[in-house]
Amino acid sequence: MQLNPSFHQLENISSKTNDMSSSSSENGETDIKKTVEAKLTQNSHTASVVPESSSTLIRGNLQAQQKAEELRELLSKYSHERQLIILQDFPDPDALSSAWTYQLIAQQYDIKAEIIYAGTLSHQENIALVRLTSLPAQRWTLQTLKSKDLSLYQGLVLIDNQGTTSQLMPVLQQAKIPLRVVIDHHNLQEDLNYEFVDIRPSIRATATILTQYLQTGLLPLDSSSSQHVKCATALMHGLHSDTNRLMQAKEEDFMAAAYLSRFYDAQILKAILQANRSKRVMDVIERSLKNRIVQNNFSIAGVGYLRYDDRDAIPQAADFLVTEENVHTAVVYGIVHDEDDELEVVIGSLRTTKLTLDPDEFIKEAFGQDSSGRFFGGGRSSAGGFEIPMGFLSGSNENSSYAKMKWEVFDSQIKQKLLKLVNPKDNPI
Ligand SMILES: [Mn+2]
Repeated sequence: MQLNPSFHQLENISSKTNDMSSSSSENGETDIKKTVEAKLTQNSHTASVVPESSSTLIRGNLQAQQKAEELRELLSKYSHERQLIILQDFPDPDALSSAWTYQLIAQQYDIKAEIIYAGTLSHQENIALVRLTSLPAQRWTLQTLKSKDLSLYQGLVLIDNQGTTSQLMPVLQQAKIPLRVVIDHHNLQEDLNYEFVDIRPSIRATATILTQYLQTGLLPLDSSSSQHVKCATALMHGLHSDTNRLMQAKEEDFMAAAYLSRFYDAQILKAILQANRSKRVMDVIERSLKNRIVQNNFSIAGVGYLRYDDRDAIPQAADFLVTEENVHTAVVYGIVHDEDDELEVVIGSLRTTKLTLDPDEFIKEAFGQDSSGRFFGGGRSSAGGFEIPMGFLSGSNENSSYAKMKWEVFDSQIKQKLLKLVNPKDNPI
């Protein structure tokens, strides 16, 4: 997100965001690398002649080519089927645009793929993106899922996530719908049983991966098709937002952006980026400013209770706090309340401009794991998030002194955990 630093949501919260790469291995990547490297060495002439930077590029292209080819085979094999593309509960522009691209690619094989997410689109930019491009994503809650005939669907697709950040995933897996495709740029999270996988943590946005597929000809973009133009615009937005306005983009992301620049609509993109913050988001930012404590270049702020629909105000507040002079890292958290389910969750976001601070490590170190060994959060470069369910302590906030006490307990506990890491005497970062 983030074409504007304050806009991000990249992480969309932690767990939710997908930024929680729990087990981190790059096995998948390494294997592919090996294959590609083997290919390059077979042709040792090429490998030895190309200078290092272009050889990286060739390697990247080769991998994209190979993956696009594999995907083409898979789509042909399953043509005519109906699939569900599952996004993280709070999808960000990278996820939304990538899913749409997959949907358009799959359409050519007569595959009808529906894009679904369980949470909300709570960031004003996401809402603007979906409205302005008519992006076909649907909100399916667990309730919706119950009303659906799941036997109509023959395949699942995970895009910009690996299933750990969607409430829908366990139910869909129980329904035994096979996982066909996983396309993501977060570290490998858990063992999944899929037919096609393209997980490349070295790439900064899933939108880059999908754009590469387009470039290989999986779907030739046509600038006279308004749908293609809108999709390219969405991809450009996704790419910008996951790379902090291209500031963290790598070579492959730039190449993808260069390609999209031929098709996207700059006016629509501008309109998306100018979406205004709601008053409630402004209020949360104000609270974060008022409550922040700055210690050792970390700015930490608890913002109290907020509604589920406003949860994205938290990453936006973190984006804002990190812009303060002498602050390199901001952490903002609050208790998010889902009125329908009487559920409460502590949700937090981290933003950092410190190159040596790994948000994933920091959050895992600060908050640890739950009883089943799952981390409360994680991150990727420059952003991270966490989500701590309040379980039995959820609800009963009609009693305001109880609500206040509950907040104070969580607030101090989170601060203690963060400050332990922030204090370099105990634990140098
Ligand atoms: Mn992403």
